[in-house]
Amino acid sequence: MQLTSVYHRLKFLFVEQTLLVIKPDAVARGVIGEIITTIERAGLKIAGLVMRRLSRTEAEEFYAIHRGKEFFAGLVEFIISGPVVALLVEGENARQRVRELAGATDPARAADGTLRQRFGSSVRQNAVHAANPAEDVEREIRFFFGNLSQP
Ligand code: RTP
Ligand code: MG
Repeated sequence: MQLTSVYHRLKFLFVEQTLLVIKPDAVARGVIGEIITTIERAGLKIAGLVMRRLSRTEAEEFYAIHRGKEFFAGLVEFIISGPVVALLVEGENARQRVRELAGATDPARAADGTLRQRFGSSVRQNAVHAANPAEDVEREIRFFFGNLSQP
């Protein structure tokens, strides 16, 4: 196996990776490109990309941490209402930086220039999901990209 190939298989050990999901509202709005551009302009790299529509079972698994909350059912309905685009993002301090780029959960309270302020329309339809470093980021990455970092 070539050294570069070994590097690509192991780099997730050295380079911080995180997950950003472009939610169905933003996909429908036609801002996939603008969101990707924003991430790249911030100096972060897109290391993987997948577009798909989640089943209800998958959505409930992805959002398992919110099971039992009053917004859970509505969140699941929304996330399966159309295709999502999952981005594997990498770079220094990627987890915190992508959360900052996403902005506060409620677009009305999100700072100027953040993705949710620019493209979100309500607390539920808030354009993007950014993996939370306080939760299980690796699990979320595996959910969309399997065990190995891509490509
Ligand atoms: P995310 O996980 O999507 O990056 O968002 P977050 O950490 O800022 O927010 P979180 O508390 O984890 O909530 C997950 C998603 O659930 C929807 N939500 N709806 N009161 C509500 O109706 C409500 N609260 C949360 C949002 O779509 C939020 O992003
Ligand atoms: Mg969250």
